[in-house]
Amino acid sequence: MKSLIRAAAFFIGTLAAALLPGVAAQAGTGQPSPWQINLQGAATPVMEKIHDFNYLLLGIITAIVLFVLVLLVIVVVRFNERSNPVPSKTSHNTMIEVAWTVVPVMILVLIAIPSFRLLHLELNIPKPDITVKVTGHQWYWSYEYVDNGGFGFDSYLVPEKDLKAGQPRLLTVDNEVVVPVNKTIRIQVTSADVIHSFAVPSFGVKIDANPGRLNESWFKVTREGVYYGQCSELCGRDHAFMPIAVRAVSEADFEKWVAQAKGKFSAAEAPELKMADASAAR
Ligand SMILES: [Cu+2]
Repeated sequence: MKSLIRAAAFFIGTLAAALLPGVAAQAGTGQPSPWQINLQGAATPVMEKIHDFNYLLLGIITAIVLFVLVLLVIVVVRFNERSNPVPSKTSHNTMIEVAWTVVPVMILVLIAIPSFRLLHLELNIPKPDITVKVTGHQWYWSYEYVDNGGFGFDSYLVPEKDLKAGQPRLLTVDNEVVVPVNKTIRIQVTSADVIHSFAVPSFGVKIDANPGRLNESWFKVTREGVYYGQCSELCGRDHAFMPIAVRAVSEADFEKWVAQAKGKFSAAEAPELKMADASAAR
């Protein structure tokens, strides 16, 4: 019974999300929210476009489903054995055959145009203001600010028992990535061991972290706040426990944070340098 109610709630929720994109979009920006069924809210221009594309597809899918449903109902009502005892022997109809080939092609073209436009927006990185190098490890992330003095730090999950009020479980980290709002941030993503994936839903960013390769992506956060993400590539035992937390602040606050961070995370703490030290000591 309970699962039936849940299924009904899910159905009604999905319908509401399809019909009321504005309302649904407000739920859970930066982190998931209870009973959320829609995408997380958008905090970057790319994610806004992903939302638009999602609603376009939802509209097309809904129209197709309703159209097929209407056809099925017509068949059931008008062509059952009782109301249509002598069925027609028609086997070909050129008009219909052309239509059911051409119409789907037109629908696919209608989907392809905004889809390629969105891919182009995601993959063509505008001139970056700041570059942050992101390295995935089993099982934490480390970050280097190559344009701001080259300092770097590791970012670990904060265990549940150490959480302060208001900090989300399994998403809070000890050292957040801090970025200024309305600036183009380029991320260069790699891994020190296995394949991880750097993903922040509200930014519309999901990019694999491969050992020995440097992948690039970008985001421009339009609103201040904390945005959470998780590793999105099964990477081993603690895959679920290497969250990502990005704090977007004003430019003045970012400068203050950089000044502080330079002292706190001395160059010797940068992961690469630590590794170099370790190999020199061997
Ligand atoms: Cu991972």
